[in-house]
Amino acid sequence: MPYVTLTEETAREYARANTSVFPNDAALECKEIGDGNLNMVFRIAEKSGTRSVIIKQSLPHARIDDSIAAPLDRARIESEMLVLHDRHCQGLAPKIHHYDREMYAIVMEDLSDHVVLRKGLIQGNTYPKLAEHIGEFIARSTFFTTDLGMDPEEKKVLQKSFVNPELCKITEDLVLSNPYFDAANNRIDVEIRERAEQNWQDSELKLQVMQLKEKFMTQAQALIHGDLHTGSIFVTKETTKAFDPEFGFFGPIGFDLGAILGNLILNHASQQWHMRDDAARRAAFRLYLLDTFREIWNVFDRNFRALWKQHVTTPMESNPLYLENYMARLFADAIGFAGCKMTRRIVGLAQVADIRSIPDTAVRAQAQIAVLDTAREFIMKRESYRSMDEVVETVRRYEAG
Ligand code: SR1
Ligand code: MG
Repeated sequence: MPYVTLTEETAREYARANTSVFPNDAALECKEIGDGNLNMVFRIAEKSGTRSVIIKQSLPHARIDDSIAAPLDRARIESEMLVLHDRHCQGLAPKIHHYDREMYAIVMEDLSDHVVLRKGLIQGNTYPKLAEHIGEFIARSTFFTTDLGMDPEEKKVLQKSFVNPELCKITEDLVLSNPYFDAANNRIDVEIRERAEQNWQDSELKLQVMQLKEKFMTQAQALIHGDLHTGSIFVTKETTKAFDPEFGFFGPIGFDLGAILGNLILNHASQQWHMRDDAARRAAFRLYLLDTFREIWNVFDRNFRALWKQHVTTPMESNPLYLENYMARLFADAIGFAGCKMTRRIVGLAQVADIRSIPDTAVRAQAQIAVLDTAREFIMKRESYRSMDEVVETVRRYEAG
């Protein structure tokens, strides 16, 4: 079937004809449920019955802005990433049923019994397994695609399948460039204009961001998810699934860590509004977020080191000093990229509901400025922090009541 954009009508018939999930005569209903910036997402379910499936289809451009190039092939990248995630991180990513290379459509497991983490956190829910699962997911998905966890020659061949220039360009522009100058697609609330423009004049900050951008563009350290924010993670109290890896490419591991860490801090700032009526509950929830922030790093660090000790035996690489140096660099990268991810969601294109849903402009501005100040310190001090406690101390210092 040549490429055509699906509608609710055609997606329903597509699911009937192209999957073996439903009996032929099943009465099906279909709803477009995509709330992301790029794709169409359809949920097809039996009207009476429990069977259901998700179809995710690429559009030939970004859904949020059709002037932004986002080629159809991202669906192939996503489907191949999901296969690898299922292999290396069992149970921590959605299962795919089928990839249609002509329709650029992925048919996958329906996770409607889960909630998108961003939504759950805005509502003030806690997820006790999140740190354990995401720390393990990042450690395993990246380690097995580094030069330490796979054969370096095979890695170079694998890299060819995950060259993702247009989606990398979106990140290079929206995360690592545009927030630091007067770019046309920035979105800056009038109340924080002065603070946002301070960053544009801040040559020291821009130098550090430029070093992170260079790393993003040049360090093919491992196959990374590329967009692991709280909108790319489904959760229940018991389970965690990292989805939407269409930005996947061989890049710096710290970028995935920074995405989730930075988005936890965005939520932390936003609770000034969402939990405005209960200071004690807000304080407790913020402690949960900061514990999760710390624990994601700790679990990642523990798992990555264990994999290293189990698999790295070559003479140069198995030097224990190299392991320590490697982990210290990942830590600094994670904090630096977290700062970049936080800043872009305050002043750039594609902001986050945590902050955007705050209707009170004064409270929103306070939260936004706390994020920008924290982010700046993350980026500037990333190589001098000695522990996660010191990083958390920065968050607490800028925390508004
Ligand atoms: C034009 S795409 C905007 C953003 O949506 C995705 O989730 C990525 O974060 C991207 O930067
Ligand atoms: Mg996405």
